[in-house]
Amino acid sequence: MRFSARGHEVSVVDNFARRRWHQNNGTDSLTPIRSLDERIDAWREVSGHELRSFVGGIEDGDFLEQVVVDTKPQAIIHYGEQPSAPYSMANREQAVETQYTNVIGNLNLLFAMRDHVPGAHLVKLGTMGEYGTPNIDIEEGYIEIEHKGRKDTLPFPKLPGSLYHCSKVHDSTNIHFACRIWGLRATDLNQGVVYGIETEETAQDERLATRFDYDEVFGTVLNRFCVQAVIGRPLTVYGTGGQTRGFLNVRDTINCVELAVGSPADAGEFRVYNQFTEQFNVAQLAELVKEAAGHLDYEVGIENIENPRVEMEEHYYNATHTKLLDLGLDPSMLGEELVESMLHEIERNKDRVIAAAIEPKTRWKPAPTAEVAS
Ligand code: USQ
Repeated sequence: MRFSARGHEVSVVDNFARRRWHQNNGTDSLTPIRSLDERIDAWREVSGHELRSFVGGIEDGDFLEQVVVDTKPQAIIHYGEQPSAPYSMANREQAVETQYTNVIGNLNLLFAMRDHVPGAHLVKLGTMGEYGTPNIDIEEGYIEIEHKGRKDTLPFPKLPGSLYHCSKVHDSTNIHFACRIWGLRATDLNQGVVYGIETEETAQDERLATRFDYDEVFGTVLNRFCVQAVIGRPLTVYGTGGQTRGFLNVRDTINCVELAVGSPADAGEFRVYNQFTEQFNVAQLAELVKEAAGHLDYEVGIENIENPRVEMEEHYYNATHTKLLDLGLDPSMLGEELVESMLHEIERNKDRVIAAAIEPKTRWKPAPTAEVAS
């Protein structure tokens, strides 16, 4: 919608996978999501612009190639992946599905670009979670290393924290390869944890709403805490809550993509941007939500529950994120006012909350079973 609003010709590819995954889990977005056709009709009414749609999965290389041939894009924004760490850790089938969907879909796209639009700019949604939580500062994609008297600038080491995050690392390796060998141009947007409900475009009409997940599989931490506050459930802090991550408002995600597309990478260049605006730990977010909700007369408890994930709870974290600011990003900062506005938005759809979807059930490691005496 952002690019269409700017007068670009836009096509969208969707296989409705997230709708299916939610249906299988008995969960749903808090905001009602209209069908793709209804949303395209609403966008035409609101903006006067046309969007073209292609329904299919990018794991189907022939389908994707045909889309690229039909549309001959100048820029491709690749958001078409399984995005949840817990989903990928639940069982073998979901881990394989995640890596197949993500790695093969991305590889199909790289071949379609090589063969039909080698000059197009790929803007790929990566993740800050590719780096994990190393005990050194995180750079934007690359690090200059001096080793045994020699120097080189190399991809920053990766320590992904789930099989989903591993799939993103594999994607980055494949895209970097395609840039080096075939001369493609790409930007990997290593995005932090997103919060928020609306973008400039979705706010124009409720039929344009984007999804807002709060379940244990697809919901991100701040969105989950806000829903929990509104329904009166204590906030689910995993472990001590010392886990620190980079965060950004969903409005800024769109601004970042627009900035990245507006100044394309060079041919052969694999550019990496760390796409987040502020760092917080989970305990700080819980306190912030408790405070903001208090202003609206919600009494909010904070519960430190056993961490279902295997991750560091107290660690060093300092990630560079200057490249998007250099391009002109003017970030919206997180504060009590913003959280209050999220709480008000959530109240509008409070009746849709599926409380059973909130409890974390997915463990990174199976629970230890009692030893069987021989
Ligand atoms: N957490 C809680 N309580 C909750 C939910 C999460 O304490 O109820 C903690 C988690 O243990 C973790 C942190 O909050 O330490 C972030 O978890 P999350 O579920 O909000 O985010 P994550 O699993 O890291 O994944 C999300 C998106 C993913 C994106 C990633 C960016 O789902 O698509 O790649 O954020 S990043 O975290 O930088 O890797």
